[in-house]
Amino acid sequence: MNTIFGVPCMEGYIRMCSDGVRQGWHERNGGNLTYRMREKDVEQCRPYFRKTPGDWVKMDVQAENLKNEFFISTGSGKFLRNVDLEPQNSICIVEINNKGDSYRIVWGLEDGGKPTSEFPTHFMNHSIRKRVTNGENRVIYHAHTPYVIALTYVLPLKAEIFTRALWKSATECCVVFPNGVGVVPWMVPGGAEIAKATCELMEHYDAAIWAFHGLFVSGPDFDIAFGLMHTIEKAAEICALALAANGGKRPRQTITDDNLRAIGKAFGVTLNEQVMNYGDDGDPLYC
Ligand code: 2HA
Ligand code: ZN
Repeated sequence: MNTIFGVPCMEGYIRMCSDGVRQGWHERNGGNLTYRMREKDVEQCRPYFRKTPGDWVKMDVQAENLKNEFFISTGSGKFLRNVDLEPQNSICIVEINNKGDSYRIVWGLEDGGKPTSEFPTHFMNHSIRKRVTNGENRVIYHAHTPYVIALTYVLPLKAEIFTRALWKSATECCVVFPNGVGVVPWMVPGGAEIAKATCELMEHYDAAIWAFHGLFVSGPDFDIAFGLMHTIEKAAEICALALAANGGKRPRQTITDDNLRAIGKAFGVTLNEQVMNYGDDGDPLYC
């Protein structure tokens, strides 16, 4: 580890940005990623911190359970495709103060800048995911996933309908996200309203679709968070292709509710009952 880029959390973070770019999810400055660092990560990165940290910046949000935490964050307006080429100018490490209401940059963004415009949204969602997963969840990831976005123009913007459509688009989906996905109606990005709406969903879900915008997921590590984004987007792609290939009509056959229950049983996962009980009303893959 001769540089900060050899530190495992940095390597994992940078690789995940590149993986998202390769999938075509990060046009221009689209998307953002934050990681709540472990103590070990902070100690490994500390030798590379700035001699003088940035000034404290007060946020409009506050979280008791994130006092004194450190996060890696993409920079506002930065392009994810530049992260592996120039990490020191594209991402940063921020420290949260002992009130849980301000951050300061301790590493990165050497040419200037600040954390992602969605940082307050990520921050509040980290607080919720940390609480509801007993500290397990550390990653929040937002991407502009084209097929998920396309489906928000076509399906009713309802969690149960999206979840059923995605579960029925590929056999292992219900194992990967047995709780389903939430749906946020269209809102201005980066604002308090979308932060609040997403937070309400993240109490119950680890993924939320933002209508006409993209997808927002949480996970314990980079592999699981990326895998969740990838699985949901791939299911959305299959759903869109199946509907389009059939002229927009419901397809000839599908994964049935009984099939879903059998998968749940075989893999030992409990599927969200509210989604199972919703029925086929408005379900695009019901036939
Ligand atoms: O970081 O994707 O939603 C740019 C965005 C805002
Ligand atoms: Zn976005």
